[in-house]
Amino acid sequence: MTTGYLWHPLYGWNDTGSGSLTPADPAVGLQPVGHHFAHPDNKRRMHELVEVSGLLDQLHRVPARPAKRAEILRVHTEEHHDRIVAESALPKGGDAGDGVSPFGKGGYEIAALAAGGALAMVDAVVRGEVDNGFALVNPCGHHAVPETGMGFCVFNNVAVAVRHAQEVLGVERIAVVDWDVHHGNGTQAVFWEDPRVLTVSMHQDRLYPPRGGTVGERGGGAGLYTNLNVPRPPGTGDAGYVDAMDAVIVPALRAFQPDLVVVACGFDPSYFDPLAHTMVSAAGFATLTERVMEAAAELCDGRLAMVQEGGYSIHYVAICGAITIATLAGVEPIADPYLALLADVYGIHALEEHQLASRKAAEVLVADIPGR
Ligand code: 3YP
Ligand code: ZN
Repeated sequence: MTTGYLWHPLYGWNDTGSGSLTPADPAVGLQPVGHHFAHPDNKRRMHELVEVSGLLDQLHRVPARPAKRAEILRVHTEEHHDRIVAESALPKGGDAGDGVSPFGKGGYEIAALAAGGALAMVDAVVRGEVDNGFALVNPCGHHAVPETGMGFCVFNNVAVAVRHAQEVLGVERIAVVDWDVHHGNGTQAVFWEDPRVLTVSMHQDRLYPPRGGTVGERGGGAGLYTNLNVPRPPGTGDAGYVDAMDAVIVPALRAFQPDLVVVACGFDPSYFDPLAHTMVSAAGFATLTERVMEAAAELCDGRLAMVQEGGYSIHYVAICGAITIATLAGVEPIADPYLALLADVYGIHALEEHQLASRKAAEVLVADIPGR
């Protein structure tokens, strides 16, 4: 098996400033902390672990390239694209659109490289240059809607990659499985009326954006029933995430019959994440990866591209990522150094009644998903 892997040093240069979430401001008591939540070290450390652990030697390096203006405009408005270009040229950079998503001078080039990285990995998988692959891109993309960035996302990397697969590579049916702990509202919006793209988002219920991502959002127009949200209560853990994968997401993929599966892979469902409360361990991510690989093998010759989204634990993102990528490549992963610490923690390993109830609310919707 050949597994593609993509990283570029410029992803580690995305300057998110010295505030923790909003800019440091003495007037409101926001001290500079040196690290914004989305500081790129979370991802840079993951790349370093992939390299130092020797995993990199077992992967096929796919080069990143910037997405072109026209490729970004398949998803985004000219106004949004050109505003990012303009702010990127300012001496201190700008913001993706909501005031909590800063980027430094040259941030456009990095964001375009993130969209292009996702595109390059999907391209390599579809052309058969690799069997599957992981694009460790930064900044993330799944909150970005056509007219603006938000939630640390500038351009919707996965959406740009999916549009490329449709329009350049002729891929007919594409499923996006988003297991970032936040709702993939941007990806949902881009493909809302597209019957050829199934968007599935599993996330902590009403975390961010706080009022969306409910089971009632199911797509519209010709795309009715090709959007599926699987909101999970806080503290869902490995058992609850894997249960929903088996009972809802894999059946949804079987119903839709995609030619390609793209995973929007956040590691912010992790036990140690400072922005969420979902308690998934590295072993949980490995199991989720296995399940999606099995579904892709059954449905579309294993064609699976994983694209990095969020993940904010400086302690755990690298470990979860290295274990996920090893699983994708079918090689022995590194041991999770936190395994013993998490072994008996309540909430991670056993399914709870209230988690089952929320899963069933999504499960009944799978029957409506249209197939070929
Ligand atoms: C954006 C502002 C507060 C929460 C944050 C979420 C970013 C993210 O990881 N999205 O997937
Ligand atoms: Zn997230």
